[in-house]
Amino acid sequence: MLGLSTEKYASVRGNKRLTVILIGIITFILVSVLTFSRATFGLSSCGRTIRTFNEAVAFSTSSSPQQQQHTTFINLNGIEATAEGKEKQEHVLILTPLKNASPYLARYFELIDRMTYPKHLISIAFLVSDTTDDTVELLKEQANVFLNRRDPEQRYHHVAIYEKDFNFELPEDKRHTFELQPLRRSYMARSRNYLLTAALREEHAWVLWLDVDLVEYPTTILEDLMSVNVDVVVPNCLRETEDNSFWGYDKNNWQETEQSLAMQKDLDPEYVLLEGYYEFLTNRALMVDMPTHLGQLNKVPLDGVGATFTLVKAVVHREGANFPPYVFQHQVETEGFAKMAKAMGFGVYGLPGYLIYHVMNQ
Ligand SMILES: Nc1nc2c(ncn2[C@@H]2O[C@H](COP(=O)(O)OP(=O)(O)OP(=O)(O)O)[C@@H](O)[C@H]2O)c(=O)[nH]1
Ligand SMILES: [Mg+2]
Repeated sequence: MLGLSTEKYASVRGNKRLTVILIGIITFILVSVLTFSRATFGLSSCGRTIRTFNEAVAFSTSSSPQQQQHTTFINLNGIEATAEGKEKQEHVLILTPLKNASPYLARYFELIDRMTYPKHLISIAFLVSDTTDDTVELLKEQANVFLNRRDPEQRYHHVAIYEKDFNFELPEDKRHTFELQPLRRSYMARSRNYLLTAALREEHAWVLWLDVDLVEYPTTILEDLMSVNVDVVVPNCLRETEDNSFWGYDKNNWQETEQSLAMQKDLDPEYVLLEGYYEFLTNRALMVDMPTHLGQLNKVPLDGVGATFTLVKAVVHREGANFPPYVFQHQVETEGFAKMAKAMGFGVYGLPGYLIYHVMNQ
């Protein structure tokens, strides 16, 4: 009996072991099939396709909360904007705000591309606002050309397109109405600040504010303006004319005078002064009225600037001078920027003899 029952027990124990092993094998196969089928058919949480066991392990570690993050260390002491920008390989960031700008883009890109400054040192960034035409599509097409040319020497460093609507609508025939200028310019200021904060990177030594509707400027303009070696510099922006007659365009480049400062003493601090309007005369000295024969690079100090073509050492923006959308010393936007830069101790200059041209419009 004893011998028989021992045999029975032994065979029962043997069967149990076999069953446990079988269950183990089946479970392993099921789990493996489930795991790999989820991954292979792209059902993993991030939609990635995992093909090998090693990838599966890597995937599980990469999404672990203990993932190693690396600190970014950038020494900002090394960024310099000098008179020898080209030789010292200094990067330039071109910034252009845009609104329904497609008619101007072909000429805008042609002029940029003609410049002799090395393309690999140029980044371009756009802020497109409240736009209904095909500006964004045209920008994408041109960016693709500028970034992917066969010759690496001809490729630009970076192109970025930002879109931000302010839902600011102004009928085309009211764009230059005197009373609406502070509001229009305040929205322009917001656009410029958005663009600046989105696009400025650590490599940029210079920022060039460039309006889309210029029709002519010299190919060496970046090297020329850099050679003046000041914090903010603007050329003299005229209006394109059919008979090549001299017709000043950008009246936002100006100097305060004794009379203009005296008049401001009694002015409501919230009052925004504007140039080029008969409604309120400011008595400032406009750069478009200054002598142009004293040499292309002859510089004059300015207190207000426009931004059709304004070259700024990036340090000026980095340290905090931007485009006030509120009233700062009676100015907003670009002229407010000049006032702010001066209040911070930066130098702001214009070149009356260095001529560039804005499209003729109403
Ligand atoms: N993001 C943005 N850009 C704008 C807006 N209005 C104009 N722009 C762009 O800002 C730049 C300067 O605007 P312009 O309309 O040329 O201003 P302006 O030179 O004072 O006026 P015009 O004499 O009509 O040329 C151009 O590149 C425009 O495309 C706006 O509301 N938002
Ligand atoms: Mg314009």
